[in-house]
Amino acid sequence: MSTKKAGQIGVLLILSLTVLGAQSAERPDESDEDEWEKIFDVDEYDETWLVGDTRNDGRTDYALKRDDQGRKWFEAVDFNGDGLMDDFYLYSSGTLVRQELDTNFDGAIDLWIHMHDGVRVAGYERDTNYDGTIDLVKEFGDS
Ligand SMILES: [Ca+2]
Ligand SMILES: [Ca+2]
Repeated sequence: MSTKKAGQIGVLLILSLTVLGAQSAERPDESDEDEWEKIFDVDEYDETWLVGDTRNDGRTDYALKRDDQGRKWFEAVDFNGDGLMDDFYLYSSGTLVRQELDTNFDGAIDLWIHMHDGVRVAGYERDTNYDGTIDLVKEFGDS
């Protein structure tokens, strides 16, 4: 494929993404945890996401959604490349507020990390035996 042809396809893709983006304009102004879409199956990410294939194996392993200001909003990573996202990031106004991880890759979140100021870990919750119930809570002081 020539570079020119690839460029044309790229433009067409951007145009179609723009149209689809305009159709799904219903977005809250601020990140709302209830609205946090955690999609595990990498094949279920639609055109509202920017997806990447960092392993170059033809399969999505990274997805990013930006808010209407262009800031990071949701981010997901398939860390072990098994086709299920296992590392989720939630941002508010471009600042990381929470990270949720599936540390044993069974398709269920078992570690919730709460951030303070986007940099410091404010605390975390764990489901250490992977039964779906949080059994370890750690909160760090604000000092
Ligand atoms: Ca995975
Ligand atoms: Ca898990």
